[in-house]
Amino acid sequence: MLDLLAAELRRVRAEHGNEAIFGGSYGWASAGRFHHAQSQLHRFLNLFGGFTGSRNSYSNGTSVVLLPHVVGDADTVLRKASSWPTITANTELVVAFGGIPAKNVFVTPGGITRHGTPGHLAALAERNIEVALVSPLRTDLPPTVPATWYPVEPGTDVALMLGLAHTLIAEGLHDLAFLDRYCVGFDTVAEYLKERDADWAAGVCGIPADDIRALARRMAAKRTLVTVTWSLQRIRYGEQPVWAGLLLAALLGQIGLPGGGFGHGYGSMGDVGDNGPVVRLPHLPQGTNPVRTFIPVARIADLLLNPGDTYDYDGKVLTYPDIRLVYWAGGNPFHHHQDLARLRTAFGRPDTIVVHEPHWTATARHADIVLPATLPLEREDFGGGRRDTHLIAMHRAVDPYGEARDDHDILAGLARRLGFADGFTEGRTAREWLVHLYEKWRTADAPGFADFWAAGGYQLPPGPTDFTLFERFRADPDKNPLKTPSGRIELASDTVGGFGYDDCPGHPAWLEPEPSGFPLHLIANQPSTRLHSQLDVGPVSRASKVDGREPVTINPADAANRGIAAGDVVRIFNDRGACLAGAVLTDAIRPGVVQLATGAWFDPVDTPDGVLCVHGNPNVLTADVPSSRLSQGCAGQHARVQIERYAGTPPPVTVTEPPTLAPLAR
Ligand SMILES: Nc1nc2c(c(=O)[nH]1)N[C@H]1C(S)=C(S)[C@@H](COP(=O)(O)OP(=O)(O)OC[C@H]3O[C@@H](n4cnc5c(=O)[nH]c(N)nc54)[C@H](O)[C@@H]3O)O[C@H]1N2
Ligand SMILES: Nc1nc2c(c(=O)[nH]1)N[C@H]1C(S)=C(S)[C@@H](COP(=O)(O)OP(=O)(O)OC[C@H]3O[C@@H](n4cnc5c(=O)[nH]c(N)nc54)[C@H](O)[C@@H]3O)O[C@H]1N2
Ligand SMILES: [Mo]
Repeated sequence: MLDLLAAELRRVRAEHGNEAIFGGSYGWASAGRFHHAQSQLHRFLNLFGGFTGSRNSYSNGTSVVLLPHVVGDADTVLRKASSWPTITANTELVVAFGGIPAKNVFVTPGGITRHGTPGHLAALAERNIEVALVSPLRTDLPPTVPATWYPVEPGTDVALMLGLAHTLIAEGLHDLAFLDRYCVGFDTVAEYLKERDADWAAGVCGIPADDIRALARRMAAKRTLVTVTWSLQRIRYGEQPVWAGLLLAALLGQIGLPGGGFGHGYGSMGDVGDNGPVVRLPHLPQGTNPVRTFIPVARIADLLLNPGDTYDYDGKVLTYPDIRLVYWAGGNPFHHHQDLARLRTAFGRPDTIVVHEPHWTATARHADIVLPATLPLEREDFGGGRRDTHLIAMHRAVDPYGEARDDHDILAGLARRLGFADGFTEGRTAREWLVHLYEKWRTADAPGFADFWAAGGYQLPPGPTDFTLFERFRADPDKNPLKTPSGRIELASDTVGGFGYDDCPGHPAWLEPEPSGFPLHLIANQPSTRLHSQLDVGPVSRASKVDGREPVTINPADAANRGIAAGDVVRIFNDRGACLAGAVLTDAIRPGVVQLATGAWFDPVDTPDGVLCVHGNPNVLTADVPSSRLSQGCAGQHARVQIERYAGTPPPVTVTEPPTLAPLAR
């Protein structure tokens, strides 16, 4: 098999060049840092002469493009925000757009040793810190945290934020001195806000105008943290809720004060608000990619379908290269991408699709060559996340199953056939790599490798707890300017405005949703019983299913209108496709909204009406459209749908079955 693949890699390179290989390979794969599948693959492809890659993430790909224009540095806002201890000690009111969903905080890239957020959420309750939960779902904050629930209509947070901002200005509650010294563009937004009062906002977002005014007054009277989950930017026009949230915090004048200002991603990831050390853990060097072509990560189907087409990205015009070979290790695009019927067509276009997978996922099923990969428990590695408390020695727990090999071994075997084995392995075994990377990384205080390995881990020293970027900026904006053109917070940006994008104007704005013929809002959020699609066939995820299908949450009023009872199999559909799911009825969701988590393995059946996923993957329903021409980010969090009771016997879920193919000779 590796001989065949080596020959195909050579052919594609000779006939079409390295640019024709797509190796972006987005995905979360494993906690371990050495066996991190993308790092291994990128190192391999770099040594092979390079590849077309991808930039940014599905997680916050919209914010990372917008924030540099607004505050100069996305990473500081996203990764080094106010620590939880600072918040619980100082904040009096948290206005949480998207809530602080406890289900999400057990996850961090690389793993997380101690799960701090549940304790910090408990501290919010203990200290009687007021929380305004702005979300269509009551469950986006644990019931133990007392909160006022503002069940906003999905996708309308910007209107609510503008209504709050209008109230602050109309009642003279905004901090003019702060706006003057630390911000540019206030006049532009003040002019725009004139027409957007609380009554206007109420008509858009479904929160009563009196409640909006009262909340604005409380925000001005207290030490207030405005926080926006990453989900809010994973939608069409997703820049706007982030920019408008920052605007709101700027009007309050508390940016850079302990526990005040703006936060982004509390409750989106376990490490947001952590105060571990800001150090890079040991990692495999990837080398450099001589090929310059890339896509913003969520443009994968456009890339494969439309070679030669041009598109906008952050003020530039880019061209899609002609991809002939796709190499994926450690991700599941048939989980993560939108409009899966379209993705299927797109995956049909390249000559060859190669996938490394431990599981027989939909992505593996769409590949020409599938190489069975080990799971983290079947190998040795380092574990640890950003700002984590420990570097963990991940010991092998079980031997590899069947013919599974480490991604590293598979790629080393390929490199040997292609003549660069020494470059790839540097003559080291996997264990020797661990020793080498650890010894290169460790400082004088850390034990040698043998002691580290025997102890099972190493406790890292704690890091700073403050929001250093904004605190320093606040202390002296002339000496510590932001990395924006003005050196200030850009409430309006000439740069963004100058791009002339109709879907991302030069200041935060309410953009009308595109019309839809489908009555219900679907929220396709992160699942509480797994990480994305991983181990969906395992017992924890399966225990959450209804009749073997992904649960869909419906308000009892919407269910009654449609003759749907709890436990029914329902068909959720729109003009892109349909899926089956099991009905769960609850008052904890705003009427008119249904929620179906991501991650049920795609189990398609072709019907006269198009593709039907019998298992409940919401990405048959989501649109493959970007957040905007600025960032080209993923907009998969929302879709418009209709729901009906499934009449008749639903087709069985078969995606959980292993492959029945005869194994090929290696
Ligand atoms: N509709 C909608 N879609 C979304 C989102 C949404 O909000 N709504 N959220 C998006 C977000 S934020 C993200 S991050 C993406 C996540 O999308 P992905 O990261 O692609 O999803 P995972 O299921 O984590 O995929 C990881 C795959 O790697 C495999 N794997 C595990 N360990 C190894 C290994 O060691 N080697 C190899 N080769 N493979 C391994 C797993 O079996 C799994 O199939 O989904 C996005 N999709
Ligand atoms: N258990 C678990 N935890 C995870 C993950 C996982 O797969 N499983 N994935 C991890 C990853 S890779 C990421 S990027 C993060 C993602 O972090 P987020 O993107 O923040 O997480 P989501 O659960 O998708 O969305 C959070 C909440 O936002 C609310 N919401 C959706 N639309 C709107 C809206 O229009 N307005 C308002 N106000 N609220 C809205 C939803 O009710 C939803 O529960 O989660 C991480 N944590
Ligand atoms: Mo993500």
